[in-house]
Amino acid sequence: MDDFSSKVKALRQKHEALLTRTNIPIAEGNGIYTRYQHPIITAEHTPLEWRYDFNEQDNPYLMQRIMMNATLNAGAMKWRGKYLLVVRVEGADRKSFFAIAESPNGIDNFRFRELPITMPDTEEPATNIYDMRLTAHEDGYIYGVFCAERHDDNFPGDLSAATATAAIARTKDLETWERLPDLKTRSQQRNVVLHPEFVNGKYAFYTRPQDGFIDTGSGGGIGWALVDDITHAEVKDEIIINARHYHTIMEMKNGEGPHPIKTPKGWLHLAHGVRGCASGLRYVLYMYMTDLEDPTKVIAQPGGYFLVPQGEEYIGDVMNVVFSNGWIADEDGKVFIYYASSDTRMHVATSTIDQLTDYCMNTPQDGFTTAASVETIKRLVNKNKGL
Ligand code: BGC
Ligand code: BMA
Repeated sequence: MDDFSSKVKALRQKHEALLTRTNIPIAEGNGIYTRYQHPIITAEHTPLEWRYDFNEQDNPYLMQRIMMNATLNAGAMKWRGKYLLVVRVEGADRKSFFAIAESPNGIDNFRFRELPITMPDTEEPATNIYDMRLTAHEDGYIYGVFCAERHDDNFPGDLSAATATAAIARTKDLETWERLPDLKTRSQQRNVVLHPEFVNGKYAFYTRPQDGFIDTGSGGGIGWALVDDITHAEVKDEIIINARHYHTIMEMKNGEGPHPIKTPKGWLHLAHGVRGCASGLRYVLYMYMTDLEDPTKVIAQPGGYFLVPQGEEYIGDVMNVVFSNGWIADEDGKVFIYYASSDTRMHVATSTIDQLTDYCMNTPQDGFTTAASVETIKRLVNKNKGL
């Protein structure tokens, strides 16, 4: 075999070994969820055909012609018996695009489909798209709601001035996507999520009103809005259902993760909270529950964070970040939580509906002061006396 062919062979073998690597659970010790030894999808998992020109004449050095930077912030759903992720893939050129990767068991053997998703544009093409939330809605469509980012031409001299808008697309087969007009709102929006059921006969969105591209400012927290027509979706009234607070893990911003999971005791929510510190923004995950009858009513709010970066998860493109916009609840009650670390790679943590409900309902709430936290600890110590 000539040198080029043997290099190709070695490359393919290494790639295949990565794709078929078994993932092993790590004993977490918090009783809430289980983490796994390996990330489930990294930039190295992307198909070699996306990156290499395999024609020896054209690429004698077998160089990567297109480099992939990161795989992060995936939407998730069960599809035809497989665990399907719509991954945000980011190239070396900082453009994100969506690509589907599927696994037979949800924890390893994820494999990308041959081609990334071709997402149609609206009349006003976006510069970058990212962070899709998948919702199999009761209207029969699968919706992908994601962020469309464009330069803010009100600031011609500022090359990082941008606008964030919620884009909406739908599909029936996860192959062909129909793009609908972007969600019309008064403010900029990221982290917009479609609720899976009609509420009062309308489409319901979790929103995240913000004052600027980065600043949520007076935005207040996670919002909720009902929309009459999904094909011309417009937010007229928006209420805040999950507010931010001073000196919490979500002091600066928060945002809905994937759409909530329906359980007998209420809707289970996964969200992210952000605070600012000397090293930048710290993104962590937290949970809350809302009422089955009235999804705008919070019925449980465990204090503090649910999941934070650990070990190598701290390191990556945007340090000190975990972010989730995808999870899958299986028929047997098992929950697969898909999260990205440091805007670089995808991981899974597993739990169950029962454990997550117990976590939400029995973790003490944040009392918002040191004194209240100390009283909460003392109550637990007292309860444990004599046990
Ligand atoms: C990035 C996002 C980020 C946002 C706000 C965008 O340009 O692509 O990952 O969340 O800026 O920082
Ligand atoms: C945000 C999100 C994500 C990202 C995070 C940290 O605003 O929308 O795209 O993971 O910033 O950079």
